[in-house]
Amino acid sequence: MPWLANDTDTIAAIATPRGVGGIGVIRVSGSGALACVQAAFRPSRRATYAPTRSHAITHGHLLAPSTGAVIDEALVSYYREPRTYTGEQMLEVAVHGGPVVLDEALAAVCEAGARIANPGEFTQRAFLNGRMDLAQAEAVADIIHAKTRHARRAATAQLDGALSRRLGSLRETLLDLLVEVEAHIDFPEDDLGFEPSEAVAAAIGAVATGVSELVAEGARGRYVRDGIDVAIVGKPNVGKSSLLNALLKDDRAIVAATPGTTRDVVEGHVDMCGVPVRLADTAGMRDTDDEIEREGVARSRRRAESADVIVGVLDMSRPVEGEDREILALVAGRSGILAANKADLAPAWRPEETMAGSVVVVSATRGDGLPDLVAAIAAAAAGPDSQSAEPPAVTNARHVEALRHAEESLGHAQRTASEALPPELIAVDLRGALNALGLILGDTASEDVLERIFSQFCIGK
Ligand SMILES: Nc1nc2c(ncn2[C@@H]2O[C@H](COP(=O)(O)OP(=O)(O)OP(=O)(O)O)[C@@H](O)[C@H]2O)c(=O)[nH]1
Ligand SMILES: [Mg+2]
Repeated sequence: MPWLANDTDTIAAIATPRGVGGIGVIRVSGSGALACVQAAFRPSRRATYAPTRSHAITHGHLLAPSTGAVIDEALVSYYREPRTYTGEQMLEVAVHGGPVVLDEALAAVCEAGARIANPGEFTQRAFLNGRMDLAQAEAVADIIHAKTRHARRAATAQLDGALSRRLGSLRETLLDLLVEVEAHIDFPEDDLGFEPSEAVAAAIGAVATGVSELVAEGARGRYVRDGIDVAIVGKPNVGKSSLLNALLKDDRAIVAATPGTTRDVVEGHVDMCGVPVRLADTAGMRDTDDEIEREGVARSRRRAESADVIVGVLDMSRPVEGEDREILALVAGRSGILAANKADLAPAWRPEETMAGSVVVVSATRGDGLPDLVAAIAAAAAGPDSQSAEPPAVTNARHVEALRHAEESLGHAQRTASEALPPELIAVDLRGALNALGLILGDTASEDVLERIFSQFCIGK
């Protein structure tokens, strides 16, 4: 992994999306960044480009260094190290936003000595130069990839250091505890007042509580960041496809009065109270001799099994019968949601009669009850506080895993301390917990972990 080596190359990349736009930006970072841009840039008002102030913008033209041919008009921003994104000398060259002009602009800067950056290399340098910790670096990618406003808010808070501060204070308490415990290992004959018992166990317990709170937030956060799979299931003709279309506000699935219309899984994406949802309409479940429909029903069952939340649909205008009971059992077994559809027609039964926990009365064609259904889905996915104002501090599965390790080590340490076992044993677990927290912030993360994280970033970030 050559790029994780502490290299001092000057790197450059197109930082704006490929395609056409008002402007496009080339980013350059490294000790030779200014020299590379100087070789390709002719300012309008001076003979040479020699910025004296940081964060200043200069107008001019970008040229191909070898031929002197003008590529485009350009605005160049200069950022003096170390107060830059990467912590290194940085420049940004803004030209018109077309793929050809951007390729030529990048080639000009590279001709002058820069090399093309790897994905995430700017952020990786920011991390290696101490401009941000690993959790903050990951938040940068999360902001870019956020699927909903709620996810974006969670990522912005993480970049701002909300998670890092909480982890930092837990870590500080742990370090103090470790020093106390280790002092007793080193000088057992001294009476340092160490009580490897209740007091230490309680102090460890307090940290464990803080970690557990973060783990709990992570359960909600996974949904905020990655979203959930929701399957709409029911017998034929109850209005599943109509419901999908109504929730997506799009004419996605074919709707027809003929039972057995939908044969395959039809999907769409929608934001439900800040939770990104992948919604799947499925073939109506029934016994059938039709080979294609049978395969459709098998797919429906598989999708229902793998979904995070299932929405069972019943037709309120018709008596509950045969396959409806199977759907009711499925919903009850998975704590799913029951949608009693066609509420605009004369009802054949009342919602209370289904004995299902979460029943929402809806009309897919008229739109009645849809906001309630959306709220019920979001709540089923992310718990009752899914719509709380505060975004969860933890949204990343990697962070949750590390927090779980920390939680486990602290549980051990707490037991060891309360049983008055040797302090060496407590220290081992305290170090384990510290190591796990360090994985999130990046100081104990191995090179291959770092490489994996940064390689998932886009080029130019
Ligand atoms: N009155 C009324 N009719 C509805 C409602 N929802 C769906 N329908 C009608 O019910 C029929 C079946 O609707 P679909 O959405 O195709 O039902 P489905 O469950 O997807 O059916 P399959 O794909 O065959 O399993 C169509 O004629 C719809 O117009 C509703 O809320 N009220
Ligand atoms: Mg259908």
